[in-house]
Amino acid sequence: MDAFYLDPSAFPAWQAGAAAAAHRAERRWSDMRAFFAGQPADGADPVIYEVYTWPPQGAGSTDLDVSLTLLMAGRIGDEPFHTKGHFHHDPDGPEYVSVVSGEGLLERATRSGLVESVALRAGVQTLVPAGWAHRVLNPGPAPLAFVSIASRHVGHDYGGVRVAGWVRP
Ligand code: PAN
Ligand code: ZN
Repeated sequence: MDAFYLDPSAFPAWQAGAAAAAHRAERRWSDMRAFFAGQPADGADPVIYEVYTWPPQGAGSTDLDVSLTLLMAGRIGDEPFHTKGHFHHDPDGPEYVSVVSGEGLLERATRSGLVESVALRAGVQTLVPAGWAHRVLNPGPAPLAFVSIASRHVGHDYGGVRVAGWVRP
């Protein structure tokens, strides 16, 4: 992977430049209805977050995923925009998180339903321990950008987060 610089003050330029080389995915409300209790008041379908992943999928046999999530500011009803949240299929696969810009909350949960929160702001480095589900919420007024690093093989289990009430049954 080439070196890249994330300039938190210049996201539009950054998105157009460095991010163009990454694999980009976006999540709109319609992609994750079951993860919100309500729906947008005006029938809109906002982009909730974007995920840029390096190296581009298929670029090699690496087992490392480096991704940057750009979680927009906004609410559905009184629920702040958040990621879906997931367990890793591999119970031995932890994840490193580094906050680039903005403020928010990392929630992590065990399969027995214990939920903990970590306050996020630019510069915070934290870990999701192996075996814990994780999601990020942005109750603030600005986009929240964070880098996460995990082994690619760990896989994402989105259904399991029912134990924490993050997705409707
Ligand atoms: C992150 C997440 C990313 C989007 O890269 O995949 O923030 O969140 P969801 O996958 O829950 O929609 C990560 O945790 N990777 O393992
Ligand atoms: Zn993860």
